[in-house]
Amino acid sequence: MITRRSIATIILAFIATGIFAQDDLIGNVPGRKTTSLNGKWQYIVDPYETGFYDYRYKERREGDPEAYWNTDVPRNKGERKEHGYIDKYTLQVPGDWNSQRAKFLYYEGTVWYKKSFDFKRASPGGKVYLWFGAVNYKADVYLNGKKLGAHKGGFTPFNFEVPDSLLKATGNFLVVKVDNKRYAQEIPTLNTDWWNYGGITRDVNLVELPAAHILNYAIQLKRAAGADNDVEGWVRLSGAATGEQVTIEIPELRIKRSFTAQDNNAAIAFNIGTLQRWSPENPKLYRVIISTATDRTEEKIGFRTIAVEGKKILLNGNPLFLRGISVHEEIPQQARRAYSKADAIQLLTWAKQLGCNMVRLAHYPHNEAMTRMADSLGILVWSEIPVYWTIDFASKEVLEKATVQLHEMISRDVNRASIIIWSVGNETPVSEVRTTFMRTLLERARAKDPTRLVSAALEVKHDNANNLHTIDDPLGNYTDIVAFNEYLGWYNGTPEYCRSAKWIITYDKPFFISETGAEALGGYHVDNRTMWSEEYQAWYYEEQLSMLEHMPPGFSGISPWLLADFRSPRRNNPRFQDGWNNKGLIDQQGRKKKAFYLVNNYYKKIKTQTQ
Ligand code: GCB
Repeated sequence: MITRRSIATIILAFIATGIFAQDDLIGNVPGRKTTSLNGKWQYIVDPYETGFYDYRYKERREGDPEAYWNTDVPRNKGERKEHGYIDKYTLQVPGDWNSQRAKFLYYEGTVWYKKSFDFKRASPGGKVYLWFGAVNYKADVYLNGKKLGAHKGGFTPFNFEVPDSLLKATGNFLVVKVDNKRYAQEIPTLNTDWWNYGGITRDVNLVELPAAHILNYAIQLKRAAGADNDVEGWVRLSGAATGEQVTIEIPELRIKRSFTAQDNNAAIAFNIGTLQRWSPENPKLYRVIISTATDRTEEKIGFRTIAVEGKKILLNGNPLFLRGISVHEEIPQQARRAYSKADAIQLLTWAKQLGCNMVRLAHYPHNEAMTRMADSLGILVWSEIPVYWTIDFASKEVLEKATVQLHEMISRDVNRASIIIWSVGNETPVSEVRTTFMRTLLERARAKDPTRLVSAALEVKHDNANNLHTIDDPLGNYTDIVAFNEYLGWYNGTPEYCRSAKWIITYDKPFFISETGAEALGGYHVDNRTMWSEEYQAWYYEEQLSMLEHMPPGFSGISPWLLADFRSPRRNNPRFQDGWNNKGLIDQQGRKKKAFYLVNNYYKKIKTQTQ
């Protein structure tokens, strides 16, 4: 039962944990009045950042005619201009630059993007925001010669309010300096096992909202194992009057509830009554309308509970086994970032064909089309921030950068029923300072979204001489489920090691194998003792999958590494890798490898056992 007292407690808890703090990200952008700025953008490649720094390497000032955010048109025939945007040099937005032109294949650095546009407001008096789905990695955004702002983080959305005085009806000159250089103090850091695709990789929109508007909201069932359909959430407003009423409607369920906002925030708590809960078998979505006196938005939201009890994961109160697959945000046949609905359909259809009920979206938040499609198709999601391998765990600034990405990931997708796990990182090396860092992220994820589980992919302690494999990373004490990556038979020994392997998992929690896999060059057929062949990869999976029959109690799922081959500059065997990590169950041409069918059979079997 939700009482008045518990509502007050929820409000206080949210305020204390900073959920309501400084978060101006607009939620549900696809449901808003938008003008797309996708399409062709002109560009200048600027490896020396000449458009940003002068010859003394001082940052250029606002009116500097040589700054690349300023007009490229000479004022008179005597004016020297050493930059310019022309149609000969265009890139498609959204999209990474690497796959669009041969000269960009390995480019990391600065590219200036420019778009001219006209703009007619749908209604006068409102606010206009410029919203980016993602830019990798740093974006400096300028409109008509003025800086709107900057953003770091390559996989999450951001927006800037556009002042009225700046926006013109015709001939707006929008410039984005995109820089994807890698740095030790950024997230991810210098070293990853994937290609650092640069560019304006996701949609760009102008979003129009009334002067007083709804910014974002969370409307989800409480984290619980029981049958009570208690909604717990919040609505964040901008420019609201004191005591503003926020109304939530779910017409199909005849729900209409109002809540009072204080300081632009309203805590939402109500019992939804009888409903069809969202699940992979029945991905039921309800139309939910959120309104205030001045604004209204709606979208389709699913309701399900997720919880952990002892060594079990419970979805809607029932034990859940995750038949997963890890996925990079990449379309292998075109060696490019995925960004569209069609891309999401391709990747998630492959996952379905494999027999999955879950995807691990590695190693960073994927585009919004993926998580929305997962909601519609009924696929559970693990969503992760790119705290990967060895970042600077001692640095407070790095922790804050990770927190920004964590908050942006959660803000965008907080209403996606498909997402059941927020992951704060992957294979971070055990040390006290790292555990403190990661634990802080787990706590912040819980504070921002108390309705979901939190985790991180850990490493295994291997005693190869005794074929003994232990998971006792102290970080596992703080996650809701213990997840670990293991490559027994690939990085450790050969696949038959799996037959006598002993596993020790030292927590009283469910555990999940967040990665396992082996490489094979698609179409390379020899025999199962020949490395890089499809037969070797198939042998690896045969041994791995039979080992799984004897895992200790608490075994709750697996997401093999991974759905499809992907570009990685660390992989330099010229014959069998050539700049690709070929651990995909699907190859660079989109063909299913032998191992695909083994995992598929395993999942069919597991499905009948776990239903
Ligand atoms: C891992 C990493 C993943 C790599 C994979 C591999 O443990 O988490 O990002 O790509 O192994 O192929 O080695």
